[in-house]
Amino acid sequence: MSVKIFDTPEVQQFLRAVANLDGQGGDPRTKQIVHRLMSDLFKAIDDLDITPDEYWTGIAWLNELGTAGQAGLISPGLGVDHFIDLRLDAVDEQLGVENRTPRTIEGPLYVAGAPVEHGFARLDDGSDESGHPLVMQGTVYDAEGKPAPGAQVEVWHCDTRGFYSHFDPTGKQAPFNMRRTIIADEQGRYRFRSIVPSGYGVPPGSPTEKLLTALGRHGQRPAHIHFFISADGHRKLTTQINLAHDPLVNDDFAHATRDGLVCEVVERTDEASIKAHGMDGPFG
Ligand code: MBD
Ligand code: FE
Repeated sequence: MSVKIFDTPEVQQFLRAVANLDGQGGDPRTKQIVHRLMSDLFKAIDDLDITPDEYWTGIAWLNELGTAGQAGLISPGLGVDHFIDLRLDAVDEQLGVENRTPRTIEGPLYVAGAPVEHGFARLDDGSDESGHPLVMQGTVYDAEGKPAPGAQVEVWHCDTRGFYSHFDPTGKQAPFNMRRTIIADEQGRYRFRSIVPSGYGVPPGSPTEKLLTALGRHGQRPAHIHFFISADGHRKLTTQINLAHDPLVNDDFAHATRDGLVCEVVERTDEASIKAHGMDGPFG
């Protein structure tokens, strides 16, 4: 059976009352947003004839999601994080701001307070025995294209099982493993040694995975490394690199892969090359 009551004055007035639009007190912006979101929900229930059983199934899922602390995990899965990036890109375009390195989503697994190092850092503590050594270096440039000495490079990534420190279900990683803040040198350069990370998968059996499965989707991310880049007087860049060798590099459940952020890992096996590129020290 299908009934349509959304557009009736009674329902419209009821929605205004729900958000206290015509009453005193509260925060005007919160009232405006809640009024709009509840209106959109009521309209969806009406349009799609969402049944009570379907609605209460959704509520039970939300409770499960909250208990698991996964609101921040399903959010990129449903594309909201990437949509917000597209809106920020559109603002930049309107202002004529060009981004040499594209932004992409933060994700839910950053932890503040990582150890701070100058110029060079080793990110991994050596405990991941299947870890393949990785060296990355670069220069932070400002909006004018000039190197940015003293810029802050926050970097974090997961291990070869796809687990991040502080979120490791096996409890096997030390705090801040594979998380560092590197202060760029006088020429804006940073350099780190770590291991090549694996891709990430949402926890098996989790509410996030259940919804993705119901959509016929997977919950996998390609191997990637996260960055926050910041410097005095400049806005912060949130980005990632996605590793080109991962078969899922263009099939990311979190929709974070972007043109300009896909990087090739180059294998170096000869001693001379390893020596020339260095493993454990700053530039030089
Ligand atoms: C991650 O590692 C991640 O980067 C994102 C965006 C979502 C889930 C896990
Ligand atoms: Fe990640």
